Amino acid sequence: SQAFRYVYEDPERLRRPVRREGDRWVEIGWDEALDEVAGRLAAVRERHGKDAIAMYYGNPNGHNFHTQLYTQLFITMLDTERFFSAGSVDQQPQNLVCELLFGDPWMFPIPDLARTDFFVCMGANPVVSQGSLMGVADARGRIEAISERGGRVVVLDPRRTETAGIADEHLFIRPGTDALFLFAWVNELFASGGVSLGRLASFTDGVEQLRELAADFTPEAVAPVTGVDAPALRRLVRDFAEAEAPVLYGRIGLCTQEFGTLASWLVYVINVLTGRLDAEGGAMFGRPATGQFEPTGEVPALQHGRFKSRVRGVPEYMAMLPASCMAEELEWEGEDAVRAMITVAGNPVLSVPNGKRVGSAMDGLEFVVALDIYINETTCRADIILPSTTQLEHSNYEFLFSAWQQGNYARYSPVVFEPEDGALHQYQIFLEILARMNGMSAGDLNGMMLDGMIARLTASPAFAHLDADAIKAQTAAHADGERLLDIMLRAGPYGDRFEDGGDGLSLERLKAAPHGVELGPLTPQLPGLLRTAGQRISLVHDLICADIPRLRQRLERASTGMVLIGRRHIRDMNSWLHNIEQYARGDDRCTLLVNPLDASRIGLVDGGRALVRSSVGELEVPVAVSEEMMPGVVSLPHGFGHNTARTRQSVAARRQPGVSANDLVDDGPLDLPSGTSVVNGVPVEVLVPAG
Ligand SMILES: Nc1nc2c(c(=O)[nH]1)N[C@H]1C(S)=C(S)[C@@H](COP(=O)(O)OP(=O)(O)OC[C@H]3O[C@@H](n4cnc5c(=O)[nH]c(N)nc54)[C@H](O)[C@@H]3O)O[C@H]1N2
Ligand SMILES: Nc1nc2c(c(=O)[nH]1)N[C@H]1C(S)=C(S)[C@@H](COP(=O)(O)OP(=O)(O)OC[C@H]3O[C@@H](n4cnc5c(=O)[nH]c(N)nc54)[C@H](O)[C@@H]3O)O[C@H]1N2
Ligand SMILES: [Mo]
Repeated sequence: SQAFRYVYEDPERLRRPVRREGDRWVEIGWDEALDEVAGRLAAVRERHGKDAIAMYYGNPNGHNFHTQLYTQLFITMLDTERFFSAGSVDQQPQNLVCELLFGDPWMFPIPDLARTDFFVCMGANPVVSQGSLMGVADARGRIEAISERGGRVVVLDPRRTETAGIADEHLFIRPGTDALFLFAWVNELFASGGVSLGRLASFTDGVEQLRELAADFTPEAVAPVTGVDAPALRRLVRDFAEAEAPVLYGRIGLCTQEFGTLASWLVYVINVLTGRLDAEGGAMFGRPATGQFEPTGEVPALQHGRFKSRVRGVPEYMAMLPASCMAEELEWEGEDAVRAMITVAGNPVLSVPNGKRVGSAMDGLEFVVALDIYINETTCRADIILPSTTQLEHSNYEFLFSAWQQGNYARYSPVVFEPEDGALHQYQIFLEILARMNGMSAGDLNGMMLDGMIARLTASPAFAHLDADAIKAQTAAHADGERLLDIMLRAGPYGDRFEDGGDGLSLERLKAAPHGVELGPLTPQLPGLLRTAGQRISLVHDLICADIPRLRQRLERASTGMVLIGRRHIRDMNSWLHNIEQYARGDDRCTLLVNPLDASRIGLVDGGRALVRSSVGELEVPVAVSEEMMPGVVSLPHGFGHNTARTRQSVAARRQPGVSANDLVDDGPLDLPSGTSVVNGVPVEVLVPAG
């Protein structure tokens, strides 16, 4: 896209490694940089053990398939228990719930927008975000089309968002109370006789238990806390039941909050209880060409709680610790203290709760290396920065995201700009560091990747007849990640299965189709797709039930006082497009939205300033008074605060400096089951600044 072109051209983007010397950055050669990084990391590991190296893995990696493929190798070989990622400030509750219900943390059902006639959207703003874990090219058009063909769109959100603006109905809901609202929906479904699983009934367990779990959560009991009155909830439940092809969708506003797992779970539970999972126009599963969802016959073990964080004893999830535990883990001085850190395309100082504390903790480490293309609020604390090529300098295949589209397709994106001589892709940086740390060559490691993938393939009954050397010979035209991609595509559900003369998919065929290959609409795939025991869906699980008493206690707490939520802007991408003139110009975006009732009560005026104070910090911010906000809720976007002298992002600092919302977000509270940060519904005081 255009944004990547501007990033490629940005004169402040790093093109070669830099080393910090005092407060100056000095360009150094790749060999020198890689030797120093690997040498210092290996020394820390040698002296203090593998867990003394921490790592933070950021969001852009999810869009780079070469990086994706080699990440597993990188983290397996580093083998640190101090591995953090942006996932725990994002989708981790959905990972956990999908793993428990369907057997795979990445098997997200997505709303079939083209065929639904009743779309209920909670905690997401697809008109701005372009859909999240639900790829849509033209979210606005798709959503408008639902109403145009006689359907309905209902949005539940503490802000009347851009998506709410094109919906048929918008209901305000108090942040963090969605699980209560959704439990009342389940309660009402049982009370009104609306439970109807259809074909899901033959492979779903736990329906009767749900009736009991939902018993106390009547519409009347939850209404004073959620702010949605009982008649409105009943009407929604009835309209949903009466629609032909309804679907309930929840995203990040339901994840990064006090009850992220329960809320995300209940979204799927309701789709199941109403027979809307795996149904046309409902919540459907993709069938990606790379075959990651193909049944293997195995039931994978749950990736939860195999070790715990040192300071708070929080269980790992998917081999990661919560980002909200990062600062305290970095500060920890006991046995196994962290000494070194690697950041990979991430800006945790702006992106994770109590980011300021993360920054200071990083400053206290012995050695920090950042794999990044900018000197920003996080990477300015590194000793060395290793810049990879950017998005348009490598080929790409949306390995993850192609599973969550409005239809199945495969598309290969070729290189747009040839990288300059000597430039390295991120996966090559991984390989070079690992090779130097372990006395191997990048070629050895690449060979391990290839052999490993082929061994897994030929171990499955469907490919047991194939010979590893024959697969190597057939794929020899491609190298590295592209070769692995070729194997995945050819072994995948639309692949040529390594048979000559077939017309199945291969990388060569994909490259010959510049606009991609359409692989047909989403189709029902259950129960065959399930990786759970007996290929059944158990709606109820211990990890989830254990959190219900905490939710019940929430009913005792009145929804009073001000709380903070975030928001996204069409021209932002988290923290990292603000250095692009074309994206950063215009009015100050980092404003506090306040409802007029709250503004007049507090004494705030539109265009004036407010002081916002939380348990961890305080900020002064410009105010925009807006009817969009639910009374009692204020909104400040994240990813700003580009005002430190140490960074090299002069456009961001001039055009959109702002303040960092995460300096107000407490790193204490967690969505317990998944370890996800609570960045929405943060208690704050809002005041008129002194003077
Ligand atoms: N309060 C609050 N906090 C939030 C959120 C919220 O809604 N509210 N949202 C959360 C969400 S959903 C997410 S995903 C996280 C994001 O959290 P992060 O991933 O930590 O943050 P980003 O701002 O995406 O930072 C991306 C980094 O990658 C670098 N980069 C970009 N492209 C490349 C590349 O090609 N190669 C390399 N090597 N580096 C590159 C950029 O310079 C930048 O440093 O933030 C979370 N934080
Ligand atoms: N332009 C743009 N697009 C982006 C990004 C970006 O930064 N800019 N980031 C990308 C990334 S990394 C992600 S993860 C996706 C996220 O995509 P979405 O999930 O669509 O995220 P948001 O736009 O943040 O919308 C979240 C909504 O939840 C609401 N909300 C907050 N708290 C609560 C709550 O407790 N309950 C309910 N019901 N609602 C709540 C907020 O008001 C907001 O409208 O977007 C991606 N797309
Ligand atoms: Mo995200």
